[in-house]
Formats: sequence, C-alpha cells, structure tokens
Amino acid sequence: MTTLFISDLHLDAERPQITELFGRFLREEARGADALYILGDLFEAWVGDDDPSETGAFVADELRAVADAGTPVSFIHGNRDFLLGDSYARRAGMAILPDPSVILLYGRPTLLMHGDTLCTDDLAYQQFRSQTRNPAWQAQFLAQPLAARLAFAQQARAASKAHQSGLQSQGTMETITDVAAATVADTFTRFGIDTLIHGHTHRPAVHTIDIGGTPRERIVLGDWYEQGSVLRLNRDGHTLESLSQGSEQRGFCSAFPQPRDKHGARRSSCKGDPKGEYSELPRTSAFNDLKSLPPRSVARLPRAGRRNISPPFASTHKPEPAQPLIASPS
Ligand SMILES: [Mn+2]
Repeated sequence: MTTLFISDLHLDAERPQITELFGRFLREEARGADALYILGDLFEAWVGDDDPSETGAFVADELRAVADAGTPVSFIHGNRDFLLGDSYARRAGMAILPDPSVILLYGRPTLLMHGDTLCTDDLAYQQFRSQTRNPAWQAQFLAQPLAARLAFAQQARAASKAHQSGLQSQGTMETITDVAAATVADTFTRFGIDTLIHGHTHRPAVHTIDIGGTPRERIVLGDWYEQGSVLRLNRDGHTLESLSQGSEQRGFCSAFPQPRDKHGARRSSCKGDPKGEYSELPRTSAFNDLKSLPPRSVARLPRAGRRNISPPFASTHKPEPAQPLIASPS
C-alpha cells in the first residue's frame, strides 16, 4: 500500500487536459491508496468557495469519490488557493491541514508544507503573503462581489508575473524563487524531523542534506503544468515520477483531445518525457526499516507535536516549465 503526494496542479479552465489527467489519476490510482496528500496550489486561483467554476465542481466530485472509496484526502493551502475554505473541503471530502503539519508516515514523523515559507529571500512575496493570510484581510476580501474578487485574482497574477520578470532581468530569479538553504536547515532542526515534503518551487527532486551529522531528506514535488508529478511512498521507499498526459501506462491515457501543434498534429506526449512514459527515480532506503504502523494509521501528530513557523515566510511562486526528475545529491 502506498501514500501519494501531489502539489502545484494549478487546475483551471484553460488547461482542461490537466484536469482530465488529474481525474484519471484519482480514479485509477488514488482510490486504493493509503492516503492522498495535496500540498497546495491544487487550483491556479481560488477567490472563494462560492465561485461556481466547472473545474472546481469536477474536482470536488472526483475527490469526494476517492474519500468515499476509503482513501483519506488531505489538503494544505498553497499561495494560489489559500482562500479555499471549509465549505469546499467538505464538499470534496478532504481535510485541511495547517501549513506546516507533521504527520506520522509508516512510523516516521514527516513534515509537510506547501513550500513558500521556505523561500525567505523573496521579500516582496513575503510581504504579500503576510497581508493576504491575515484573517481580517480575508474576511474583507471574501465580502466583496465575486466579479471583484475574480478581477483582483487576475491583477495579482499579472503583478506576480511582472515581479518575476523583474527578478529574471536582474538575474536573481533562480535563487530568490528557490528555498533558502538556511531556512531549510532551520526547519529541519526546529521540527526535529528527518523528512520534509513540499512543493511550490516546481523543482522536483530528492535532496539529501547533512544537518548536525544526520542525513535529512527534502523531497520536492513537481508541478502539473505540462505533465503530472506524484510522489509514491510506502514502507520500502519512495519514487518521484512524472505522469504524462498521453501516457497509456498505468491507464493514464487521457480521453481529452490534446492540443494541436502548428502543423495540426495532436501532441502525443509532453516535454521531458518524449516516449510518454514515466521517468523513475531510484528508490531510497530511507523508509526501509519502518514497519511499525498498519496502513490506515497515517495520522497527524497531536497539536503539541506541531509548531508553526513564525513569522510567515514567503516566496514568489515560479510557474516555470516542468523539469526533468533527477535526484540531486544536495
Ligand atoms: Mn505555490
């Protein structure tokens, strides 16, 4: 049995093929898993649970079916969908976890976050995050008419793009939009955990870091802009893999027509995975010796076991193309 982790799907009406891929992933793999964790940015934007978007309705139905089939679904807010509320979560049958949360994963305490709080070098985003995570700001925002909220979301996306092209032209995009090494080290130490799983940076990789003489593992999930990305973890180890839109492996062939290229041909696979196959990382032995818990015991630690990072750190979301999944030594 396996626990699944995904993040940064950025679902919206503009990329229906990714929504379709996600639906198939839920129907064909998530049902039957021990648990599914969605670590933020499930949606490209979220302006309130009252937004009657078709994508939101479809995703709620598909997630609900996974939960009803017996697989617990948990969600951590991302920087795009931090306004996703209890009403939608109930409809989708998923639990909202605080960011960060420590879960007990096959006996091993594991820290889950979206990841934007690790990117502390991006001060402009940090400021935006502090403002928009304020309950008073959120209440005031959600009280506005839906049209005004949608307009704000569009402005925020434009501002984010402008911010990023500013960083790009300064040549600081790569460093500022990635995690800050000192913050990562501090996080491992403060939580006393050996394993951290997060998304947000769209730089899928498994990093091993030595902190205080102990090897720690930071697993970064990939985005779903052009393909899917899933971390599968069980007692024996884990794999971080891409899911192709056009892949027929494991039944993920999309029924949704792929976009045509300029010659009128349907795209049959996606970037970084030209054969439409999964790329697979070698398994690690990090979880090999963990046999203490039955499959259904994936659970949050008591509240006392969790700590919040304060102040709310932040970073710019980086909508870069999917990168090849290569294990990184550091
Ligand atoms: Mn993000």
